[in-house]
Amino acid sequence: MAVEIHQRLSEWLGPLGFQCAPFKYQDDTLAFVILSTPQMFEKAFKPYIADKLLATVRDPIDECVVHYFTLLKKNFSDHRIEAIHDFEMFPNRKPKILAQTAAHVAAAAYYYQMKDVQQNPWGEKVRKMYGVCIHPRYGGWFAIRGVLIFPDVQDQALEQKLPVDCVSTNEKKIQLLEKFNFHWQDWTYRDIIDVEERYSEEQKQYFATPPAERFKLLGLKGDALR
Ligand code: B12
Repeated sequence: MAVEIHQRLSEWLGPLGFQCAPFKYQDDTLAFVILSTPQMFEKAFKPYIADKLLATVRDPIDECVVHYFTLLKKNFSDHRIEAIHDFEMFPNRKPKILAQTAAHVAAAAYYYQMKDVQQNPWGEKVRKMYGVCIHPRYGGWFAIRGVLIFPDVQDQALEQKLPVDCVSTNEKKIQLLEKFNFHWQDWTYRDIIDVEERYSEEQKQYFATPPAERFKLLGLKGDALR
């Protein structure tokens, strides 16, 4: 069952620049983590935004993913699907999903955390370094957009795979966490390994623009609404 749904989902999401990978949610409940690859901007976001005259939304990318998840659910109406997005929070501001843990468990991208580094080189002065996922093909040039849960599908046979430990040396892992925590704006953590594809110049410019000005960049009048 998981194999068949995985294939159908991939066929639907792939042409839009998304990737999916299965994992078990609770007990044997089938779920998928959904990643956006560098192609999502061209293949899903730009066509989506081209239809919009006014942005009524907080974040156009988030709204775009909501749009495609809604379409996907209609297309898979033979199943009940619960979607949880990366940006959804509980009232206490804790995230509804641990997107990076999901990506790791589904073997879509390795989640590098402080505990992956031998002999904490930062000592007492650094209490918590945020962890970061690295994709074997796209390095840091991707995002985790959410999970899709299939509550009516139980699959005992689904086996957990290990993600590729592509940042293989301790030294590189230290570098990665330092770049992600202290220099994330310069994008270099994304290139910690050789990658197949990066964000286009246009996409980089979009993400480098402060959110309030992105509407203007897209030719939208969203800021007039807020
Ligand atoms: C809140 C948040 C922030 C906050 C706080 C960061 C943080 N990590 O807490 C702030 C605003 C600072 C932030 C900043 C950024 N963020 Co942010 N953020 C999030 C968000 C919404 C939730 C993260 C969170 O609170 N996690 C809760 C903590 C407690 O989880 P945790 O540390 O992983 O701990 C758990 C694991 O350790 C697990 N666990 C325990 N043992 C083990 C063992 C194994 C093997 C595994 C797998 C797990 C595991 O249990 C713990 C919980 O009990 C996520 C999206 C999401 N829904 O997950 C994005 C996310 C982490 N952010 C992301 C990014 C890219 C950024 C920024 C670069 C900005 C940007 N958007 O471009 C910056 C960079 C960080 C920095 N230097 O400041 C990406 C990371 C992508 C990646 N490749 O990993 C995410 C996943 C969003 C996305 N859509 O892709 N972020």
